[in-house]
Amino acid sequence: MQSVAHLNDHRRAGVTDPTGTEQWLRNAAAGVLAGNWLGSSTVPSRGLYPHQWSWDSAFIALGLRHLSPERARLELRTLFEAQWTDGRVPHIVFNPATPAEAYFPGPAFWQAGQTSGIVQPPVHALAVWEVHRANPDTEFLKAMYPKLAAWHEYLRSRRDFGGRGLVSIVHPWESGMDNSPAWDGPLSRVRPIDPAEFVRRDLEHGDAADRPTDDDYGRYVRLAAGYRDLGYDDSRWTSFADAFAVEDPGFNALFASAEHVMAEIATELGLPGKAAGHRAYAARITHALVNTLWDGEFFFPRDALLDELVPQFTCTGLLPLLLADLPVAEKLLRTATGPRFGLGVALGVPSYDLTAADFDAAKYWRGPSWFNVGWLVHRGLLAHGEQAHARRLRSDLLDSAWRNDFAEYTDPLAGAGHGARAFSWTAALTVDLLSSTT
Ligand code: 2M8
Repeated sequence: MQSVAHLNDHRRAGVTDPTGTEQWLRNAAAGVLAGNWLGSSTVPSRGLYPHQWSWDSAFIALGLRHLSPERARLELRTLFEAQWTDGRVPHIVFNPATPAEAYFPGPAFWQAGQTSGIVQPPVHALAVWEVHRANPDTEFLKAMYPKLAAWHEYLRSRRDFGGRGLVSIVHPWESGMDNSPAWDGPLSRVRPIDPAEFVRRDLEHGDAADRPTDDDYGRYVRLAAGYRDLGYDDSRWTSFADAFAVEDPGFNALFASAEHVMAEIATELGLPGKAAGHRAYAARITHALVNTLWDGEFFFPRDALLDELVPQFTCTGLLPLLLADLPVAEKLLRTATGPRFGLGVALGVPSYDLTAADFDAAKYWRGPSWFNVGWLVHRGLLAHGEQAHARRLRSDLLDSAWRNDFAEYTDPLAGAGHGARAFSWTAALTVDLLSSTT
């Protein structure tokens, strides 16, 4: 595997030719993905996350399509082989060859065979479609379409606890933005399990100051164990004493965007009736997002159990920018470019309000910039014709990948890397950005 240290040597040697530099970066990113490849899927990181993660795999496939469409298809097929009969796509597919003590909570905790029982944001339709567009394979598209449809149907039919046409997440891990300050309020009603009752494996790989606290973990474990003990039965969830149910704007924006993509897939497969249905679903989610989560300035999560908004400015509220037909895009862009997210000034897209008293530039989802969020916002900027901002963000992201050895997350003010290095989605989305121009 090519080390990114080579890139830094290259940089120190003063090589400025942009084409050559980008080729180096692409090779290094390909090296990271090769190093994290297990044979039929990719781990997010060899040490910290030694299994297959759901939304990571979608982002990874988006990069792999430029390197090896065959591997991109296999990545997605492997994930969907673990799809449950109720349609859910589990957030982790465990690698049986990985020692049990390598990650907590592992298969013994979840008691769901080789998977976890919760989900992650639905970025998969986008990945399937983009992989197909890069290297058309109608058999692949035909095989994936019903699986994607069942996944979306699970979300639509089992997770609309609020009855507003929006999906609720039942665990902060489902958002993909684990310890975001937006979950603090709803999580405060969940009684933490004593940290003496479980062993955190993440701290063996990361700096504790950059990771969630023991108190956070105690609550995560309580929620996951509670959901497991209900047999992962969503219809019983809201009666659980420690329940967590939140309508997350990012998750729902990705869902609406995925339904637009499903319309494209259905059209390609010659299913115009289905395509119209997907477009109607997308419109319904977008309408519900604006009607219930938009407060005039920003999209906030809604605590579905208390029926109230959680007024924290976190990056999840920027993801509705992905929707080209978003009626409030101009105002949302104003917030994005304002002091809270500093788009165009900060490095990447901060995960939390730069002006908040508890903003933390190094701590996981409580301030740092994440590459996948930057990539999604970049796409959103392009959807709204914001070429200059998109160009600047793209160049920030690539520079950060280069400087920080494809770090898991980075300081949006100083630019320093944090968390794991040689992180798969950072590498994959680097390849994607390098393959596209704004
Ligand atoms: C992080 O989440 C996992 C739990 O799912 C963890 O902290 O152990 C998040 O950043 C999530 O978005 C990501 O999918 C996962 C693997 O990269 O790590």
